[in-house]
Amino acid sequence: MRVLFVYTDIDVKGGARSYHFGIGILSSVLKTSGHQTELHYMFNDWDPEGFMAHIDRFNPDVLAYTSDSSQVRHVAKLIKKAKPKGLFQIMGGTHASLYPKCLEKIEGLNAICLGESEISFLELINTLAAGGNHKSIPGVWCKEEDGTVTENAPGCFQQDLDAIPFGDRKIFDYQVVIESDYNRMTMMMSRGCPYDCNYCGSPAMGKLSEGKYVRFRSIQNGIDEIKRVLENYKVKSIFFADDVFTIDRKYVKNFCKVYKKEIDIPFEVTTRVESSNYDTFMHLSDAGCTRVAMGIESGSEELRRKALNRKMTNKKIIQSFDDARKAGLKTKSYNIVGFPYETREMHMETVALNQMINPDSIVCYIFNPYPGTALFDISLKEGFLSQGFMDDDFISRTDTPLSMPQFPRKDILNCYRNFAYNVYKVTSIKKAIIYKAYYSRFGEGLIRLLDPVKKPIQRLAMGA
Ligand code: B12
Ligand code: SF4
Repeated sequence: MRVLFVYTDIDVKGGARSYHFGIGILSSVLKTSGHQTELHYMFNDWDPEGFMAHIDRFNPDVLAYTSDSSQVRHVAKLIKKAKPKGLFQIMGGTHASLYPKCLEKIEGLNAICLGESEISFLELINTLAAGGNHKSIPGVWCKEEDGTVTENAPGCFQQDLDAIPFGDRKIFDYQVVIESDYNRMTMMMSRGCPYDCNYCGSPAMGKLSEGKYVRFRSIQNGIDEIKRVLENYKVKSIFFADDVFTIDRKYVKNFCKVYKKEIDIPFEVTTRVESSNYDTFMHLSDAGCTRVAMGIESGSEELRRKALNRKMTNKKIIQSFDDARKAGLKTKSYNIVGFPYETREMHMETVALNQMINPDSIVCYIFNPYPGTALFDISLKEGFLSQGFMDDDFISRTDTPLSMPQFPRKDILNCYRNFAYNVYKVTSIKKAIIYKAYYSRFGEGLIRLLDPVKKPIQRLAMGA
């Protein structure tokens, strides 16, 4: 069968292209079984005509879309546009998995895959190729002509991650992706997260299927994939995109030893304050890690405890950033503004905590309620979201769909645009001004304009 994967990356702030792990792996799985695949990657510019031209060129049997909730309004439009072609159209990824009702709503969509789909999607494609009954495959829901949906039970989490083939980076034109992202490749050593933050889609994905959600690849299997990428592409550093890289400290320690010996190029990870300590940071640092990113999200302990289900204290957050710095690592903090129940005063606590920590770089998003999460339900229950909130209303994380009397939209936007400026104005006015421009209304345009000189600017602003 000929399968055209479709990945949209529209309105995602930052200007870098990205590799989608799920699509890469599914493409490898299909190719290993003799199917042909290509990718239509719609990056930055909305170009439905280019998409239709790709369909005509490749002549696929199946259109296979991935979507998270921030992209689904774009994906839904493409599905509708391609409907007259009469091809089998399927969608997978976080949105379809956590909001399967979208199958009924999206015109032209024939099926969705729920959760991890290495087994179910291959079975679907093989069944379609053989002309068999594709309507009873675990993990796949199908829609009839009259709109009736067959809901099959989800599959199990695959426990042996080493049994999954390395991702197909070739269909992404991967060298171009690397170069757009400061010559970094991305990599994952694990799947899942043991924590349960109320705003995050990861724990919700963990509740979808049977079996253990947090799983690790063997260290050698991950190292072998990195070597494969380094053999084929020019790469200067690696970003490990695991939910929390330091879930298992012993694993990290062993990984660092092997990594230093066999790979030895700079890398970055995301971690969580409770799952790392000075020793872990030292192992990472010794192995060539240059920066760790940790979520602060909100500086208000009360909001974190009551609304976000994040029970760490501010003291612990400060200590972790301190430990990382003492271990010679640069730090980056993740922050969100516009949570349900948040007030401007609470947001100023986030500013104050960041000022105290003074991370080398900062990321700030506006909260978006994703289906399947506790804060989505709370937002609806409290009337912060309209009951008619539909797929079309999901937006990128630079605006809010919430309407909250105690924190109006204009204040949220204002706090978002000035967050990094407010943090850095006390320590580095140069950095504060660069961030002010980045988070301004015209930030995205500016990022594109400054693309040729973005590396020195990043060095200046973030020390990266
Ligand atoms: C790595 C990662 C990224 C990477 C890589 C993007 C990617 N999706 O691969 C980067 C940094 C680029 C990224 C960007 C963003 N991300 Co992200 N990301 C993750 C993370 C940590 C891991 C995802 C992953 O690779 N898992 C491993 C792979 C193998 O699994 P998978 O991608 O889910 O794919 C499997 C199934 O979903 C399914 N599947 C997926 N696609 C398809 C398609 C078909 C046809 C089929 C059949 C099946 C299928 O099969 C795959 C194989 O089993 C998750 C958290 C999580 N644990 O899920 C957040 C997560 C997916 N991201 C999220 C968000 C919000 C974003 C951004 C909007 C952030 C932003 N910058 O504003 C962007 C959106 C980018 C985009 N265009 O989609 C949210 C999505 C929430 C939601 N409900 O929509 C998550 C859940 C994190 C969170 N805080 O809630 N992300
Ligand atoms: S620690 Fe990170 S990945 Fe895990 S549930 Fe919380 S936000 Fe999601």
